Amino acid sequence: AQQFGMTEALEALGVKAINEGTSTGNNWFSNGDVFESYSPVDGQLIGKVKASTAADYEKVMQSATEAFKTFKLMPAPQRGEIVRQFGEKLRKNKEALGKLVSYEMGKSLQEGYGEVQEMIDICDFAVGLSRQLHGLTMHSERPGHRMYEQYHPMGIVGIISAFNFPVAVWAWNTALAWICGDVCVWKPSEKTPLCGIACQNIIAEVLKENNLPEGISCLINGDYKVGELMTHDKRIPLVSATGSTRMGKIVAQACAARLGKSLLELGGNNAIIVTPDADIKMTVIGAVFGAVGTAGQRCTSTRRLIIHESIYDKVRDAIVGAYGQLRIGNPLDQNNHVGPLIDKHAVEMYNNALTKVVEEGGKILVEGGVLNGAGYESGCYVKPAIAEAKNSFEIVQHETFAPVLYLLKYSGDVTNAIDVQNGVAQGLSSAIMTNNLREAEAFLSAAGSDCGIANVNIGTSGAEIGGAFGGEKETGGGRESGSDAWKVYMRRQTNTINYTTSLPLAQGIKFDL
Ligand code: UN1
Repeated sequence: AQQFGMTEALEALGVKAINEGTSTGNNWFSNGDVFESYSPVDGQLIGKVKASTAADYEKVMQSATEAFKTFKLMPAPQRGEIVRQFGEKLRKNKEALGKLVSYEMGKSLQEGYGEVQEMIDICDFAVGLSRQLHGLTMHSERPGHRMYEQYHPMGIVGIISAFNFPVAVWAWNTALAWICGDVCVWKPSEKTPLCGIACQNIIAEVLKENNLPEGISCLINGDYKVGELMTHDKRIPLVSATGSTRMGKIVAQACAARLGKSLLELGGNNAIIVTPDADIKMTVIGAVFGAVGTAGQRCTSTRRLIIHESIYDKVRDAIVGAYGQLRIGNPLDQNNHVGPLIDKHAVEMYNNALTKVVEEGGKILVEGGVLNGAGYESGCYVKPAIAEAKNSFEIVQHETFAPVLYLLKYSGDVTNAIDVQNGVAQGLSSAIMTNNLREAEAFLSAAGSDCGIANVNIGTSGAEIGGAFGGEKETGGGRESGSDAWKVYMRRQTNTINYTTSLPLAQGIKFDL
């Protein structure tokens, strides 16, 4: 990937061949075992990183604890100013960081830039929000009393993020947590550690320029064991975790055992319902981008198409035809649509899904397969596949993080399609393609989609930051990013003030002394 300017990008971001956090220079301590980051793009080693030990973690926690003491007292709009400066630095680094995301994770360069844009957008959102951390005022039932509520900074927020959005999901959490007066400790995916280091370098610069404590943003590195230090730590009131449902259950239980909070963003099994009134051209674009974008590795990726029998053949042929146009290859080369999967383990899961769907009686419509030869040396490039299947298949019920799309047929009215759409354990994103108002409203009604995200004439992936992002059921129930998602990062306090000379009790209780 040298020809795509990766060397310059790594240098601009301060990512080295061996990344060791030993000083407080960028508030990152890691003296443990060395692990390596290989690019799925070309199989090359990008850099080595030292993992954080338990002792490193202690140092990080001390610096975070110290930082919180002063950061929580800084007026929220001033904290917003820090986030504004962070957004500015991201604008300057958009190209370099977007390239690193693309190279270390394997998503297309456009999507790498898009991910950095999401970071910039959430910073802008957070800046405005820093003047709008509103609580309500209430009318007291007692004379001469006033009631209102306040939102106060909560403390140290632990962030565990996944490889597929190696930088944006961190930003959704931190940008909000910071304006809320919290400090953050981040454990990026061990599959994309260099993206984490690059982000940490950027924010560390902002903090230094403002003479603020480095502990406002902390980084720890390593696998799930490092994450467990946070989930079990009473000093961390909130752990925000993105990843598999399996991981989320472990995080939720560990946090709940100490009555800490967890914010979970877990697996999806997202479907698009295609009704007889759908615009076929829009359906094809939405479905194909949803299924093959990011090589099917978004939690919002389209896994299932639920198509009405009357237009089934037409939609199937249009989608199969579109798959024939897909170019698979180096994601830094903007001519390609589909890059590699993250690693060989993901390729194995992809292969398993294709074997399994056939075993269960499915029919392959677009053949999959692992690509090899020139340009595919990493062994992580796979062909996006389509299979005709049934919703009841075990493999269809399961989220496979790869470009495998299942076509399901429905008959009768839209309620049947909604039953299929809701008939999975996950509840993240959903969509309906229709020009029929009745169908669209039924889909959005209380009897409609049970997902956290429900779209009309838009695919399942590519949500904007302004809305609350997250899902129900095994997706974990958390909401991040826009709307009022900020509230989970603050502690809420109800205040009742008596400005009279007597002390009446609520509920009219008499207690005379
Ligand atoms: C994820 O896959 O974890 O809605 C996040 C989307 C992106 C975010 C996906 N904005 O597809």
